[in-house]
Amino acid sequence: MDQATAVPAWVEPQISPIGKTDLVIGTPSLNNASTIGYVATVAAVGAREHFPSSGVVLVNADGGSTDGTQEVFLGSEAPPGIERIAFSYRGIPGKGSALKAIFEIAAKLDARACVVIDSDLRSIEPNWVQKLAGPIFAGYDFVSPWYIRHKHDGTITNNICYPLTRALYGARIRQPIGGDFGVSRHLVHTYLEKDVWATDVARFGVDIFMTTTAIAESGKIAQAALGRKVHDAKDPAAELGPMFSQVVSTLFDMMIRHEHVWNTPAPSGAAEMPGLQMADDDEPDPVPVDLPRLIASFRNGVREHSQVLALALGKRASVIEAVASSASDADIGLSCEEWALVVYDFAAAYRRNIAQRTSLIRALVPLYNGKVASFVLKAKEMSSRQAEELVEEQCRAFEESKPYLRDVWK
Ligand SMILES: Nc1nc2c(ncn2[C@@H]2O[C@H](COP(=O)(O)OP(=O)(O)OP(=O)(O)O)[C@@H](O)[C@H]2O)c(=O)[nH]1
Ligand SMILES: [Mg+2]
Repeated sequence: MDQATAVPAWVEPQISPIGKTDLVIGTPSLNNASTIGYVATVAAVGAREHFPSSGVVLVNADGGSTDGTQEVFLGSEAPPGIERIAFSYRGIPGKGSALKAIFEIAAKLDARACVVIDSDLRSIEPNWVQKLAGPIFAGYDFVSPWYIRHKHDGTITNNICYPLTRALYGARIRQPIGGDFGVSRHLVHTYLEKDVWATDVARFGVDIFMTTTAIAESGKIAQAALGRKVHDAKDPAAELGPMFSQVVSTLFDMMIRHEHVWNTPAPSGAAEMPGLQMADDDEPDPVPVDLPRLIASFRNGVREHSQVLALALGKRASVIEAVASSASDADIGLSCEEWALVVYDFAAAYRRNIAQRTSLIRALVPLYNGKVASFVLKAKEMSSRQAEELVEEQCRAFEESKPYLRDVWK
């Protein structure tokens, strides 16, 4: 293997004797010793139960954990006949490099399907393997997860990835950065051939890269109803800044790359996905959110980044400044319409101002925090199911403002 590969050379002697396989199940990890054993066992049991005569290889691509994650993975219980490989990937540290390593192994083993499952998952069940791999064996190229999540979990998904993907490409993929998915052999090769692995795709940009590429270059996409996603969820106020930057810069890079797909009179995109609905009694465990911290980030960030805001928003910067300096915290934040226009202005500015891209993404973080604050306030008395209506409202705002995007993009 050459220098550019994410799989270290010492792993090769474990791969070549296997020859070919049907299914590779990969788990990226970074200090997940407390959960990865369960994920590996359930995935192996599910693979045996649902695909008893298929060759299955489990791969753990680790980011250099110091808590014994790889050892737990290799020592986890599994039915006989399932190969396991664990190693620290090479390359830029990040989840995307881990996935690249998993894809490289799937390609080497000529696997018909590759399933990836996050190693911090507590709610995985054996049938997830069937739900993610089954449609691939039946001819789909990409299976995207659909889960029930608490209203404060998945704020990057709800406020930007889902609405923007839906408005741009017409694809109602509810969890475009879900983390658990299935990919065909064909799409694995497509991913590996792209010249993106030195960008934020090597980090948390990888999920939106995979989904957008699947939409733009295949369209044979299914959604798998997996039930609850219970994982080590993060407080959106405290921990999501770097992830937001990596995801959104990739989202904008993908808009530039796929302009020919979305900036047409009638974007073809993927077909509408079958509607999946939460039930009223499906309320997941709460994910805490530090609302005062979100509001403070919004207020301070708008002041701190005033020059970049003027660059991106032009005259509309004063509207945002007025909202951010309002006296009361009770209804502070950005409405769905304001947020959609902000994202479109920033996307267009990101395209035009190559030298300013890092500053633009940095300045967008406090505005995003303002949007999340507004979401949290509006959803205060709502169940997670009811809060879905707010996500729907956000999607409609992105769809209705799409002519504005075409305008500012010129
Ligand atoms: N190998 C590797 N894996 C990583 C790295 N960062 C995250 N991961 C793994 O990628 C998976 C998803 O990361 P999480 O931090 O759980 O992110 P998430 O669940 O998508 O995001 P939230 O919804 O914001 O919690 C987990 O299995 C992590 O262990 C990394 O730098 N290297
Ligand atoms: Mg997680």
